[in-house]
Amino acid sequence: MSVAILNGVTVQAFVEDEEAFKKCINEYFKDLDVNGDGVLSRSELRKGFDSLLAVGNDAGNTKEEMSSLYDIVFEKFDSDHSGTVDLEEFRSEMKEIMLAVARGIGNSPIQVALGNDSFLMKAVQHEAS
Ligand SMILES: [Ca+2]
Ligand SMILES: [Ca+2]
Repeated sequence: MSVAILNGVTVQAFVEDEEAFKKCINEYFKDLDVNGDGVLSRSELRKGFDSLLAVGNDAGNTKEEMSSLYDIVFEKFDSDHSGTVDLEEFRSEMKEIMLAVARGIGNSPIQVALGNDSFLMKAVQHEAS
């Protein structure tokens, strides 16, 4: 974990840099697709999700709560309801999520602890490069 300072513009600029964003998404997708079949199953998405958004599991949520949360997340990603998430679905949903995060952060810089591979950390590195 590293502490970084970012604001909504940092995140938004990263998402809107099509090439950088695409590259990053492709890498994540490959990491998450453990069996390499080119799509994400429910459990693959779930396994990757904590590290992806650097969401800790220490908020006191029960297993059941987390489970239904992941179901909701999966349904949201799987926009054609095929039961798997392909790269295109993954990318467009991640874009939505990151833009929502950017709006949530707004223009005031916040200090956050980020996993070194987390998506927001990529945004910070993107801004610094
Ligand atoms: Ca897979
Ligand atoms: Ca699908």
